[in-house]
Amino acid sequence: MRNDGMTLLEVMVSITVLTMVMAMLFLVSTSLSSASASQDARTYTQDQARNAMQVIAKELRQAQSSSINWAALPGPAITYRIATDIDGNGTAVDSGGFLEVTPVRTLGRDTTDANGDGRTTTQAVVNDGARVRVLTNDLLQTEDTNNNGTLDGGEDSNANRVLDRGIWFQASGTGIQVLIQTQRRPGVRSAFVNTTLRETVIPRN
Ligand SMILES: [Ca+2]
Ligand SMILES: [Ca+2]
Ligand SMILES: [Ca+2]
Ligand SMILES: [Ca+2]
Repeated sequence: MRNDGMTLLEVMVSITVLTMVMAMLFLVSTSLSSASASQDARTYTQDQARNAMQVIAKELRQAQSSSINWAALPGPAITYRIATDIDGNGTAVDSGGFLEVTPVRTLGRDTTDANGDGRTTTQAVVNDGARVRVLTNDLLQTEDTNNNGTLDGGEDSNANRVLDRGIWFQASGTGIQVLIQTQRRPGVRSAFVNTTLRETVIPRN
């Protein structure tokens, strides 16, 4: 007589096969979701860097060149004044022919937490003395921990053999080369995803 049930061996083989299939499905779905998390983080850091660079470029293009703290460059912050129409005659020049400018603005990390939100070295801001405008909250921390301008042992935290600084300004001809680097972790145990942007801006005034 034919036995329609399964033998113990068949049951065990079925369970093993089923377990393997489920493990594979789990691995595939985990790796798909981690790939999409890291793509999201990349898109996010790119947006952050682009938005910050857009504001910085606009600020520095309007800057009065002679008001820039050239002597302090290259460095992590820049100070400048912007041409503006103070007397309301329609141009940024007064009746005596002189350029009208704003008070000094500082652009860089919010190391002293000028806006009081608790974010400091990962936040880039423009401070015009009256208002602190946030450019990004995801600035890459400087790797130059001993502040000597070169990459030393133990400083290359993202292992790319480059000294990454997060935000950096240096003179380039009559302009300023701006570096912006943003970062984000796709997950709590993941490595940081970074975006680096460089742009040279020439002050018009
Ligand atoms: Ca004017
Ligand atoms: Ca802050
Ligand atoms: Ca160093
Ligand atoms: Ca590095």
